[in-house]
Amino acid sequence: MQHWHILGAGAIGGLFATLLQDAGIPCTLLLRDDDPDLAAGSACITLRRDDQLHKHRFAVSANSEDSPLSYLLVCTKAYDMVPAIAGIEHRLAPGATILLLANGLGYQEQVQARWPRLDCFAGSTTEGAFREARRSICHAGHGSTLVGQPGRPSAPDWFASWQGLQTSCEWSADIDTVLWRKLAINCAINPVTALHRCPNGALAEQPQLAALVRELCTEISAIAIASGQAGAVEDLHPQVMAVIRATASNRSSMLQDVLAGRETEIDYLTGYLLAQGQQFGVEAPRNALLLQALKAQNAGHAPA
Ligand code: KPL
Repeated sequence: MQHWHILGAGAIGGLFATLLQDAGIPCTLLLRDDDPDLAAGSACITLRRDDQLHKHRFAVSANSEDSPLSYLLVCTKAYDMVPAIAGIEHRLAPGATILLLANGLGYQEQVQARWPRLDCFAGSTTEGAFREARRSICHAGHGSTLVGQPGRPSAPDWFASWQGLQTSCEWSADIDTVLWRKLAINCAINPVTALHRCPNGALAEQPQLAALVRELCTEISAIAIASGQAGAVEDLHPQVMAVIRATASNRSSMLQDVLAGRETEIDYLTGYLLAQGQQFGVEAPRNALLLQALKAQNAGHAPA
C-alpha cells in the first residue's frame, strides 16, 4: 500500500486527507517546522458534512525532516506550488509520484521543468470545501475529481486505491482538456466576483455583469481554440452559466482570497490565458482589463 504525504492541508488538502484515511490509505500531513501540531505529535482535522462532525487524527511530519517521500499530494494555492515543493525537495525519493491539485494552469509545467525526474500527475476537482477554522473544514458540496498525466491514456497502478475513495474520483485520459475547461470556467467567474465582491449568483442576476461574463467567454474561447483546446471550450458560455446557477450563493475562491487579504491565483488563471493569447496572436481586451483592475484593487495587500 502506498503511503501518501500531503503538502498544503487546507480545505481541499484536508478533505483529501480524510478521504484517503477513510479508504484505509496511510496518510501523513507535512507541516511547517513551527506548526504547533508537530510538538503534539499528531493533528486532528474536523470535517463538517451535512451538519455532522467527523474527527480524523493524522500522523504529522516536519518539512525539514529527511525521511523520503514516495507519494506526495500537493494542494497549495497555484502560486505556492513551486516554493512549497522546493521546501521538501530534499525528501523526494527518485522518481517519486506527485499529484498536483489546485486551480489554474502553468504551475504544472513549472514543477515538471524544475524536477524532471518526478512522476508528475495533475488533478482537477469540483469538491466544495472551505476552512471554518484552523483544522476545521466544511465539506459543503460533493463534487468529482479527475486525475491524469498528459499523454498517458490509462491509470498507473497506484490510482486503483484512489478509485476506492468515498467520492467520485476518475482517471482522465485527456487531463489537458479537463484542466483547460476548469481554467476557462474559473477565468469567466472568479475575477469578476473578486473585483465586484459579489457571490457567484450576481453574475446571472445583474445584467451588466452577465454581459461581461458573455464577453469574457468569447475571448477565452478564441484563445483556447488558438491554443489547440477547442474541445475544452465547447458550449463554454452555457456551461459557465450553469456553474454560476449551481453555485449562486457561493463566494468564489478568488473572492475568498481577496476578502482574507491573501494573494490571488489570477496569474495562473487570467494571466496564463493572456500569455497563451499573446503566444498565438489573439487579443483579449476584456480579460486584460479585468486582470489590471484586480491587480490595482489588490495592490497593497501583502501576500499571506
Ligand atoms: O471553482 C470555483 C472557484 O471558486 O474557484 C467555482 C465555484 C467553480 C467558480 O467560482
